[in-house]
Amino acid sequence: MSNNNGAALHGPKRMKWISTLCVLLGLIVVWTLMSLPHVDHHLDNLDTPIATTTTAGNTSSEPMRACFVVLVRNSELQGIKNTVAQIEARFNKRFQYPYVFLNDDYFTDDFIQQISSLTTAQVNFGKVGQHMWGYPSYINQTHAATQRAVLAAQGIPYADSESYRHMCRFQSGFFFRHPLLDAYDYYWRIEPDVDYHCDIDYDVFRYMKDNNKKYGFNIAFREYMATVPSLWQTVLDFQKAHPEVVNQLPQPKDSLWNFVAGDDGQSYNSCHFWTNFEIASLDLWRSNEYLKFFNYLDRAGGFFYERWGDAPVHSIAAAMMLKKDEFHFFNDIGYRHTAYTHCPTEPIYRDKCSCNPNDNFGKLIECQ
Ligand SMILES: Nc1nc2c(ncn2[C@@H]2O[C@H](COP(=O)(O)OP(=O)(O)O)[C@@H](O)[C@H]2O)c(=O)[nH]1
Ligand SMILES: [Mg+2]
Repeated sequence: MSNNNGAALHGPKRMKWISTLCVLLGLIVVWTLMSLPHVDHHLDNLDTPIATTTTAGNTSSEPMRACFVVLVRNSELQGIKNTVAQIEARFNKRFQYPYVFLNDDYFTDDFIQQISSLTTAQVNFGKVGQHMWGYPSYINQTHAATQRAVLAAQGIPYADSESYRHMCRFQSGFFFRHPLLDAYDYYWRIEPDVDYHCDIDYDVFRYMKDNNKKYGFNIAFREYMATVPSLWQTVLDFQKAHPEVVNQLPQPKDSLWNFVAGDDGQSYNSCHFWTNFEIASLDLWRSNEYLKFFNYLDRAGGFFYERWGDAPVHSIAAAMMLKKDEFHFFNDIGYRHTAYTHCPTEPIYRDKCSCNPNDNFGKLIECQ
């Protein structure tokens, strides 16, 4: 039974009414989008397609001085075996890049034997010395303990952990100076218990070199600001104290400064690259500019009195010191760390990747 009351519209009249409604809705959508605050997409166009760049005829042929770098504990053997097995299957069985395993303790024979059996590439195991993993003389350890308790009361992850702070300081200022890394120019940082979802059939290190890339990432995220309350002011103080460094830096419009700067540079907007995945140039961190920067931060004490992470430290430094086109977004390297996955969403990756594109966290959720 049809409901033919007088208000109903039929035939052409009804079509006209519907199309008027559609136009009106369209106008409202366009007006709403235009009135949204303008968002700068700082990280756009950083995933230069690999094929167009590596077939351009500028591929170098000399051997690459590059390695995987792995800071890990003996207790994480199972987790790091899982990661290395995936790295081998997805990438390194073709390229045979060496591994450098570092630890603040001696690796056990069992650890060395089980890891070595996973690869035919060279594997080096090293211990991190006291000066790279310990309290510098200028740190007041009583004050550090008090500050840890303050942060713990706020429920911040790793708030009361001393080892986490040593780890973050080591990753910020020392890993690239460990003697086992002297033989290399580029590194790929890997961690236990992560997943690598995609086949990578080109040499990522050669890509970095041939395209003058210095820093590669695939997830960008926000930091807990309670862990870095005075970091930004310390960065600004460093800039004031070291004009000879600032004079060398690219202009903010040519760098990724605005990826990390908030309030016209007055504050940190909390964006950073997740450093648990990093493919980068060791020279970036070995440069005089970065070493001065790290030493200044280290003296300020925030690695211990707060809980400065290597991710905001690396990200702010790279954003300040590199040109935008020296960054590379490794869109094609599907990756999971904890609950967050980067999974390339373009159909061309479906045959290469086992991850579900619907799980993609996206580099751009909040930090563009
Ligand atoms: N040798 C050693 N490695 C550590 C220590 N703490 C963390 N790591 C390593 O440092 C990396 C980052 O630590 P993780 O616990 O994953 O921190 P998260 O990713 O920030 O949650 C991982 O590769 C860990 O295996 C430590 O006390 N000793
Ligand atoms: Mg981790």
